[in-house]
Amino acid sequence: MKRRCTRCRLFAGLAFISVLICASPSVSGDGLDAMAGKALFDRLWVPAPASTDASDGLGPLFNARSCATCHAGGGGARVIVHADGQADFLGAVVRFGTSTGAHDPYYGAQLSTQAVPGLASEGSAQFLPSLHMILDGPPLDASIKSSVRLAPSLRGRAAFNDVPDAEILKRADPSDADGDGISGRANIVAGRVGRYGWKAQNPTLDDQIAHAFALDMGLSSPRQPHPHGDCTAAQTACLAAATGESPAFDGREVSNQMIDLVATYLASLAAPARTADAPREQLFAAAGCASCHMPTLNGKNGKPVDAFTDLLLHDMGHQLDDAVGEPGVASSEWLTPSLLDGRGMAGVRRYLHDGSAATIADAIGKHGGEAHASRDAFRKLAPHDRARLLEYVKGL
Ligand code: HEC
Ligand code: HEC
Ligand SMILES: [Ca+2]
Ligand SMILES: [Ca+2]
Repeated sequence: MKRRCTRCRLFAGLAFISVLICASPSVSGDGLDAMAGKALFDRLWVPAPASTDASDGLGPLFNARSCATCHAGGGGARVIVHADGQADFLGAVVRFGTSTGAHDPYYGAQLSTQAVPGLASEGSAQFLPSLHMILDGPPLDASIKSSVRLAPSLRGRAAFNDVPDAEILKRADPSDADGDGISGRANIVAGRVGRYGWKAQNPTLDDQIAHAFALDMGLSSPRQPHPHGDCTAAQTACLAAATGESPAFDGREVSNQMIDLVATYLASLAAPARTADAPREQLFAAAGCASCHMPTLNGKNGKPVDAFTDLLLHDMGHQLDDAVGEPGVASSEWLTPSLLDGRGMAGVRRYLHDGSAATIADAIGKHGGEAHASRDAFRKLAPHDRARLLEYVKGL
């Protein structure tokens, strides 16, 4: 009962949602929390100060007003083509960095394409056919390169939080001791195995959610205590803008409880249902795909979870090396993305971290480095087997 009251307080000021959440006798426990989490995920945040303390603090610089803008329905980045032929790439962002992960001294970690009223954004970006940026400020530092990153689908991803570090580490083979050409390395962040983000930067789901609130929306939380989000010291007008921090939310713009509710919502986005298909699964394994895109991992209490990733970093060769690294992660290294996607999402899907592949076959074609033997095995398949393999991946 006590939890329910705090939950209601969270939504004070958002009449519709508070009625919905606080007066649903038929839903209880995790179900209620997931509903509250979804409301937070879909919520359009507003700049501070606003009459609703519970949803202000957006920005000053940001990329979107809600999680759902980039992850519609809990899915990933999509290209939406409008009637006039203009295309929007929802869920794509531009990261700035050096090969060792230092950020731009002016623009920070990410091109912030929106700003609160009265403040200029950092510029705009067009992603297709290739990245074209217009910066509303000084040029990038000479050491800085740009890396396009797509929002992954969030379906089935929450379960990765409970995969024990040891389960991931037992497959790591950093020096390729077994000689199969695949090494696989864990990114250790603050003593834990990183598993969220294209560079495995975030070890837990809560860290990833707090990071998204901070970097993509300019919202602080106890894990990311920066109310000005991605403003740098050089962006003085940004640093002078109002923040929405409040004692009611752990002294931040987003409280730990709100992060937990969003995590509960993400846990409710189950992996798409899968029917066993032994011949296609064998094809997937025979082409070497399953060496990295491991179909299942042992999750909480050893319970198998659908994965299609090993949660390890792999060197993918020069075609996928965009010269932007993270501390401890080379620019050519990427975390194996889960292939679980969920069909039937609106818009057009693109593939790879930067969306440079229009089809699954294009994405496989760009697999180099540790994945080159698997790419070649795919190319050597008889045409009908190749088609069956592609269908299998598309159906995940
Ligand atoms: C501006 C677009 C954008 C917004 C808004 C956004 N995301 Fe994301 N999300 C991304 C991108 C891009 C990535 C990949 C980031 C990376 O690898 O560095 C990502 C990654 C993630 C991941 C990790 C998925 C994985 O399998 O590694 C989670 C979880 C996530 N976002 C949740 C959220 C939540 C919750 C919110 C709202 C608080 C949110 N995102 C808001 C674009 C966005
Ligand atoms: C050595 C490990 C490895 C092997 C083997 C491998 N992959 Fe990948 N795969 C990756 C990594 C890492 C990425 C992300 C690369 C990037 O985005 O730059 C990726 C990306 C993908 C993507 C795009 C996913 C997305 O969300 O955009 C698809 C589809 C894919 N792989 C399918 C396959 C198939 C099918 C095979 C077998 C023919 C295969 N992969 C073999 C590691 C591997
Ligand atoms: Ca920025
Ligand atoms: Ca803020």
